[in-house]
Amino acid sequence: MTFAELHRLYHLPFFELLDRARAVHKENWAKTEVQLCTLLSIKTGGCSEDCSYCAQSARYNTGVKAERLMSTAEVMPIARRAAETGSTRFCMGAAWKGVRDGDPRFESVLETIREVSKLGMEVCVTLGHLGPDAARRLREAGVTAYNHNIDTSPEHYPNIVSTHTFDDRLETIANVQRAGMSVCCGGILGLGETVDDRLRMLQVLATLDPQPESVPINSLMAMPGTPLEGNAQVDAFELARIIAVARIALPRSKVRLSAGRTGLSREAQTLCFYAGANSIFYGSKLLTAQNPARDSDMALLQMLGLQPQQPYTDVDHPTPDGAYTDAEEAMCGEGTSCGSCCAPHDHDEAHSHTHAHEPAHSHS
Ligand code: SAM
Ligand code: DTB
Ligand code: SF4
Repeated sequence: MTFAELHRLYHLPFFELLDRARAVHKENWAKTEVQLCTLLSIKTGGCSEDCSYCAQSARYNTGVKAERLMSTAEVMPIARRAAETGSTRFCMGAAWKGVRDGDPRFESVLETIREVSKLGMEVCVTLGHLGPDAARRLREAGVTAYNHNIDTSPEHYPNIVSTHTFDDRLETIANVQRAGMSVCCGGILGLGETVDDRLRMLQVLATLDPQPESVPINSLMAMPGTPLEGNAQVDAFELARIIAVARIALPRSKVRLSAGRTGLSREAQTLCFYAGANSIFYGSKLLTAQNPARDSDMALLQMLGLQPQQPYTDVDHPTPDGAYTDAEEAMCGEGTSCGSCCAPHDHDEAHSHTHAHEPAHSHS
């Protein structure tokens, strides 16, 4: 989509924009399902980068202390509990600039991924900058998606971070795609950007080829001690508009209503689900910040008649050259899919299919 098209959509009368987003959502997502993702900070604080929103940067006095990397044995009980309480995705985050092949800590992360990937959840990691070899090794260890956000427009990015560039972010995303992992890529609202910056961010996301498998939309949680501590809370209607435009521009991406839900009423979150959000972080802690309690999320979903997405493990990936193969699409069959290689299927109906890059599998 061109910037002008995104701009026109965003500025439609509110209900017309919602109607359009809802129609796209219904066309592409068979059920009223919301994916539940558990987030775990496996290496907290002490980060060398200066992202001005982040409580984990070593450059700011935020009260977050630097911790060592969690071991596999420490992570596993938390991952098991996530699977038991209904999460279908387990996301592990590390506060460091990026991954260096040969670093013993990377070997430890790979071991953790191998173990977590046996639990039947999608496995997502966010470890900062990634080269081609490290990307390949993550894929081999069982990572299904790599989270690396562009966060804002290319134009606004240098106002937010100086220790790496927007192009560095795109380079990592390209390495992730070439290695055959799905890309989880989104951004943050509330960084002092304009509406046009937000739309430029969506334009860049929609231009990624293939489009990201999931798109986290974070609202800034203004962390004390960071340069952005005084920024205002994002307006719920502006958030809903961005989610609606994201749903239209990225019809087959999971749009994750991410950080900042503690600052949103139940009604505002409902508006975001209606506008096209179909994934949340589940559990009372994000990386360092608070998230709604599991019980209150479950009560809200139940009240709305939304079902948590059923567990399934056969996550599709782009092929290393970035395109999906005909074989993948043919095997998915009409009316069913995995949310990545074709339109999402109804997970109540068991089906199986074969992918060029992996053995036959089934999900139910
Ligand atoms: N270090 C890795 C990186 O920067 O890619 C991964 C962790 S980083 C904390 C993951 C994402 O969380 C950021 O890209 C940003 O979108 C989001 N985030 C971090 N701090 C936030 C905050 N205070 N409010 C909202 N979103 C935040
Ligand atoms: C994403 O886009 N949001 C998550 C996840 N990816 C790693 C992180 C949110 C962090 C919120 C602030 C904190 O907990 O410090
Ligand atoms: Fe470090 Fe990631 Fe926080 Fe930036 S967002 S300071 S890279 S942990």
